[in-house]
Amino acid sequence: MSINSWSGMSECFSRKLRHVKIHYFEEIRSSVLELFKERIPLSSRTRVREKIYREIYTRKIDRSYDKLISMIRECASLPLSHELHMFYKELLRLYSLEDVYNEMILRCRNIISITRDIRDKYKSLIKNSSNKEEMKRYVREFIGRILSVAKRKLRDKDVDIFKKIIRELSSMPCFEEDVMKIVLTGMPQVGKSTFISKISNAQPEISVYPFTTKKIIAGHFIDEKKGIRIMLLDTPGLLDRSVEEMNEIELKAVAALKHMADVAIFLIDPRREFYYTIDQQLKVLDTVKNLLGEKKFFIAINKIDISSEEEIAEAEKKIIDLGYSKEMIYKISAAKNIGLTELIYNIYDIFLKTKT
Ligand SMILES: Nc1nc2c(ncn2[C@@H]2O[C@H](COP(=O)(O)OP(=O)(O)O)[C@@H](O)[C@H]2O)c(=O)[nH]1
Ligand SMILES: [Mg+2]
Repeated sequence: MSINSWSGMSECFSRKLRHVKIHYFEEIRSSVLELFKERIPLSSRTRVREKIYREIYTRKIDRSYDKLISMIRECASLPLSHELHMFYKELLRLYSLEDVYNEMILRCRNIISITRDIRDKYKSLIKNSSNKEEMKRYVREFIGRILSVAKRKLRDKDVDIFKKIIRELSSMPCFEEDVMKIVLTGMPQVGKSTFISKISNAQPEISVYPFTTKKIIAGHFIDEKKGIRIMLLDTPGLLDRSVEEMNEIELKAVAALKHMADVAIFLIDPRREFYYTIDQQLKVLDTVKNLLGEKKFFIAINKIDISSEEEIAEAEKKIIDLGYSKEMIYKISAAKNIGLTELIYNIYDIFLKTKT
């Protein structure tokens, strides 16, 4: 995998990451030493002992070096944070892991260049040596030196964090460049996952327990006749607190709103018996609005199948009182699939109009 193969942003960064293997130093050490012990089959037919030894030890150096590099090449070929799409970069920033991420990649690259120099130096020492014992000593010294470089640069606790970062980023959906992306947001339990499961191919977990959705889950709404393909993103629920106070799970939703969304739908549960009040939900709406900046968003009063007329009217009034227009508000039931496709088509039309 070369560095260049990452740069095409149309290719899915997170999917590619799933195949990236990061190794601990101990794994590298034992692989290199194991290979080092192996017998080297001779290719030349010379009978000059000195030449034979020189070939054996030179090849041992090359093989050990290649082995070590093969185990850090993937890490070294990862793009640095400034080459990433804003969505992934924002996640690293929100988790305060941008420096750790870059640092590890630079260290892997550094190991490659330092050990390459060491390899060249020891190959030339062997080339100029005519003594078997001396050559043998050089090879051992070489192995010791390249492993000590790797050991210094790949500390277990850094590798641990780096593995976690890679795992986290690889669990994110692909950023699809030319597809309209609608992010579903709102407090926990308002019906975001139900919504997406009804009208897309995504199957997020739905439950009566809050915080069921811990990841961003993508699904597609496809209308082949009209040639419409929309990406819907289910996100973890947000609580009414500032971004600074949010946990890692909520921050995924923040990154999606800031850098994935073309448009967002904010879901509200209008029932008085609901765990969160309308006022709390509208506070979260305010945070969401700030995160979206100039982007369009819509408000969907959900669960109309189990809410009373008064509850719906009361929620609507409170929303309008805050200055939101009536046109932004939709009344839906995710569970009963009422008003969902209409909402999506309306958003699509409005979005197209603003684009042209
Ligand atoms: N009756 C009814 N229940 C709903 C509706 N939408 C969601 N629910 C229920 O509300 C609960 C939370 O839904 P979920 O989709 O997991 O909410 P999320 O946390 O926002 O993703 C689940 O028990 C759903 O079955 C709806 O329109 N009507
Ligand atoms: Mg959910």
